[in-house]
Amino acid sequence: MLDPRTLTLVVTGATSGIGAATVRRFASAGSKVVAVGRRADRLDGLKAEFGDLILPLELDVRDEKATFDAFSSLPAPFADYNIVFANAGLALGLEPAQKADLDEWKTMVETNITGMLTTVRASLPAMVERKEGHVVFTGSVAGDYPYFGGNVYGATKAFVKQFSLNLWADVAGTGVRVTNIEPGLVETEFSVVRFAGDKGKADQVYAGYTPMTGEDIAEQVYFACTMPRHVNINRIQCMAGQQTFNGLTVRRD
Ligand code: NDP
Ligand code: 8X3
Repeated sequence: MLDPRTLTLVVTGATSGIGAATVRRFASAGSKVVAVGRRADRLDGLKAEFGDLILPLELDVRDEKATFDAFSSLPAPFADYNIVFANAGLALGLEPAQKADLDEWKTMVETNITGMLTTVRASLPAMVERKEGHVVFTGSVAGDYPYFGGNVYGATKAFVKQFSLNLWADVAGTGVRVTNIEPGLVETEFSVVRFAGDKGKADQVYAGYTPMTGEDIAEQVYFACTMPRHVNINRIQCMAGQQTFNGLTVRRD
């Protein structure tokens, strides 16, 4: 297994949920982490917890110029990052397509697809040049299976899945690895965001069973990233122990 103290990560979506847990998992093991998100106070909290191991970076991944500028101006020792966790993302709404808000669809595409692609394109050449790197994505079971109201959110995660496989086709042999983590239900701020701040509605998503936690997913990222360099974990799909596939549905008259 790789020594975590040799790892330097850039984690997008570091201010909460899966991203924040991943920052803590790696920093606790001695890795250096560039923690990216829009909420500066959360990033400052991580810096206060782990000190010099953390570089807080306030950034909206939908801002192409700011993202490229950020990667090209990282200070030492963070400039030699060897893992990029493209995790920032969101779902908005759970309405059927005929009622969904087009602006919410666009925001999901701009964040989960375009922001993710910008992050990869801004960071990948330097890792290929250094012959050492790892791009990890947060996909979703929503990219593997359809569900009611998952329309554009699930489609963005299907894009992430196929892009991750195609990226691996491109970079295999360069020293850069590619992994897509595809979780099911994880209790984070995800549903609060999806339901526009309605905490009661969000809590219902996780009621009556034990959902996964950000820490559960962070452990999988850690596993994939600390594998010896001759191993590439292509995909990890995981679900809460009480979650399963939707059966095929018939809408009867
Ligand atoms: P959270 O809402 O807790 O975290 C989302 C993170 O993404 C936040 O740190 C947020 O930071 C960041 N983010 C959102 N938009 C932007 C943006 N434009 N620029 C920069 N950062 C942004 O949810 P999760 O931790 O659950 O979500 C993380 C990823 O996991 C997402 O891609 C999500 O789709 C995926 N996922 C979640 C599952 C779940 O059940 N929770 C299951 C499968 C996948 P800030 O607002 O500060 O910018
Ligand atoms: C998040 C998991 O099932 O809520 O990607 O869409 S789910």
